[in-house]
Amino acid sequence: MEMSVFNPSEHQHIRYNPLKDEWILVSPHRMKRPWKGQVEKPSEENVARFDQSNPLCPKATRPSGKVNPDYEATFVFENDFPALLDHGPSPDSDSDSLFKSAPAYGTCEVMCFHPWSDITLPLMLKEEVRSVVDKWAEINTRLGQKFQWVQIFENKGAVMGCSNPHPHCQVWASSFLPNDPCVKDRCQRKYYEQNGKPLLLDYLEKELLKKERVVLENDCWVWLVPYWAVWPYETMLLPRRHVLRLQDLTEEERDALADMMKKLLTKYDNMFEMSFPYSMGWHGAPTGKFLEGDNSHWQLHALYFPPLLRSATVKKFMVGYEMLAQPQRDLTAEQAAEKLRNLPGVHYKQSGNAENQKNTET
Ligand code: H2U
Repeated sequence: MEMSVFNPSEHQHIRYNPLKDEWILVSPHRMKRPWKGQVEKPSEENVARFDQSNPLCPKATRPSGKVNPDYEATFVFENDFPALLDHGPSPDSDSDSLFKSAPAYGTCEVMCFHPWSDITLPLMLKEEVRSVVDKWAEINTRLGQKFQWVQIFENKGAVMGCSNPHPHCQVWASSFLPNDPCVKDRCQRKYYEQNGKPLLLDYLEKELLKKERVVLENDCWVWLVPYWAVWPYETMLLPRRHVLRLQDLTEEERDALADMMKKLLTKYDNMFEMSFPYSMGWHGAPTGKFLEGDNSHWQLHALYFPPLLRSATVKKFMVGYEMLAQPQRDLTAEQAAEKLRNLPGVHYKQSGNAENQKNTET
């Protein structure tokens, strides 16, 4: 048998995610396999800027009978079909450890980023993205007074289950810490106790020295592909400073975040010259009763999970082995970072002709 030196971009290995205490199988040799699948681009969706039958548009009447205001920037409303209600009877406590349940209360909100349905974050003005950042911080403060966890997330694109093309995100706030934040709280606390520094700040420091997985940097933020990324082009956005929650970001950090978001989402869209689908969300120190405690082990970060792999139509499936054993990826985190770094910084819709720029006219 031929013996060769281990090369992470050629040879199979498993990588550890210290934030979630789990392993990921990396199989880069599979990138060499022939591909006979679809490669064509889907046709661009033709979305009307204002459509009174779209429940997220200004002045539209939602199926619930509520009428949206003629909003000009962001617009937040209570979800008409919430997964969590803030009232209702609780389950009886059962002493049987095999049949455990517990009370779950909460609230769900929807936030429209912009009055236009035919615009997306990378094509919005920097000031408009900044007002989204401010609104996120405001929501985290408001709902965080009552709830232990405020999950802000955006599903973008039908492939990610997004039900409406209008630019928007959701907020689910709960009386309990959901699984992922709970594991991350435990892992970051343990690391802090052992090392005296937040895990993600140590990690960032090391990534900035290695540079292999860093995609973009500005004065306040670093955008990188985590060493332990699962999705092909999964990325993480980290503040350089130790920041617990969105509301702790300074004016300068908020402006720099808006700028960074526009740049990173432009690169994502340029990957396959389409509006790149993803699920993204924020993780920061828990709220509610946790506001009283010491959360120094936490570091705020955003996560982007795009499902696409080889083209605008070929997605990575998290099925068989991933469902039954553990996540697996072919493309390495370093290869993904390099691909993202090399993508143009100007949005494909803004580098072409006037027809292509129709979404960005103000
Ligand atoms: P998604 O695109 O990620 O599905 O988010 C849209 C949310 O908006 C969804 O949770 C809510 C849906 O319940 N919604 C309303 O609350 N009222 C409406 O009239 C339409 C959609």
